[in-house]
Amino acid sequence: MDQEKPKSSALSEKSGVEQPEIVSKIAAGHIVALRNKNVAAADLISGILSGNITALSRAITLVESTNPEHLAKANEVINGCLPHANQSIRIGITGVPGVGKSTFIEAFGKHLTGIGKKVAVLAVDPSSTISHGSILGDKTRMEELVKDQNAFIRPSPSGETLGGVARKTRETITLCEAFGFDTIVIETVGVGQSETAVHSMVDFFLLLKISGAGDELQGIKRGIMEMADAIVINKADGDNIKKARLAKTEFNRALHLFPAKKSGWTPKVSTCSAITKDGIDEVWEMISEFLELTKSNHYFGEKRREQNQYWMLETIDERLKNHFYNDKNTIALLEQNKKAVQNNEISPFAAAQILLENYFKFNH
Ligand SMILES: Nc1nc2c(ncn2[C@@H]2O[C@H](COP(=O)(O)OP(=O)(O)O)[C@@H](O)[C@H]2O)c(=O)[nH]1
Ligand SMILES: [Mg+2]
Repeated sequence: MDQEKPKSSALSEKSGVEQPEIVSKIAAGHIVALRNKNVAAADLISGILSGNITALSRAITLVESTNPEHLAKANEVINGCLPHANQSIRIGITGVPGVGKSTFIEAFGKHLTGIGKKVAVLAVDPSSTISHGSILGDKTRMEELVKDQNAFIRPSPSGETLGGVARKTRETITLCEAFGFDTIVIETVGVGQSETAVHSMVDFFLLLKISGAGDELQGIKRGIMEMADAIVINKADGDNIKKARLAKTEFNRALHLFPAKKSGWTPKVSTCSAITKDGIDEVWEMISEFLELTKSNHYFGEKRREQNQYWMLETIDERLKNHFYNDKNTIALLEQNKKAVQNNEISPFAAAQILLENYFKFNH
């Protein structure tokens, strides 16, 4: 004990027991090894499998990297994790900005860790590149979850295209599952095509809504209603409770007009408050019911296999596009043809033909 010289630094609250030399050396060695940029794929894999959160974060950063040199190593890590992945439930959450997704995930996530789940929260937000990681700001809405030992929150990867952002999140799911997270929650913004991408990587898709002025179905995209396994009306607290119940009736009626789902599941509508936590446990009960049904009728596994095919094709699409647009023999010619098309000097099809022929000439 260090009784003679009490420490006064704000960083140490009380004098403690000195670290035994041997322990700190081993720990330091681990940290140095992980900080080393060239940490081998095998080390990342074993780190992830043994529950080392630094290894997980580092592997995710590798997957998110746009440096083509990192690609092979990222693939090696994913392949190594794959046999240990898949044992999870993946839940997608969408809804327009302000509906309360982040607050809901905080309450829902805490409920899940409270019943012994290990929860990873990921995000697909293609706009976060522009707004400099808006989801990072959301961490302040997830104050409790951020501190939770059994939760892991990762903001949306940045990338130029939705395809890139989505693929990276899909790969991150594998890493998180191999680490031991059994519940993966994916938040996405309710705009653009991001819902389709997220729908293609989750087992259960939840649409978060708030009650409006009685015209609940206005402005809601039909495609999203069709994708939803549940509509949860949030902010059912205070003066809003009555309106939320009315909205529930209206959504229930609307959902009955849609054709039956391949899963055999009838989408459900419920109300909750992410602030008072009312109805949060019911959301999990509903998801459990869905799992029971779709595992017994084998839809669960079938959908995951279909989704894997989808991601194979998506990845090919994305890589081919990247390869084309970053091809050094293409870039200048592309600019030239863009101008020519704009000036009506050449048809768009003829220009595309020239560019593709040139590309194939250099890449076969
Ligand atoms: N009254 C009430 N406010 C809520 C509830 N959930 C979220 N909010 C508030 O709604 C605002 C937007 O929430 P946020 O989680 O950031 O929404 P997101 O943009 O969908 O992620 C915040 O001011 C929250 O405090 C709720 O259940 N009840
Ligand atoms: Mg949010």
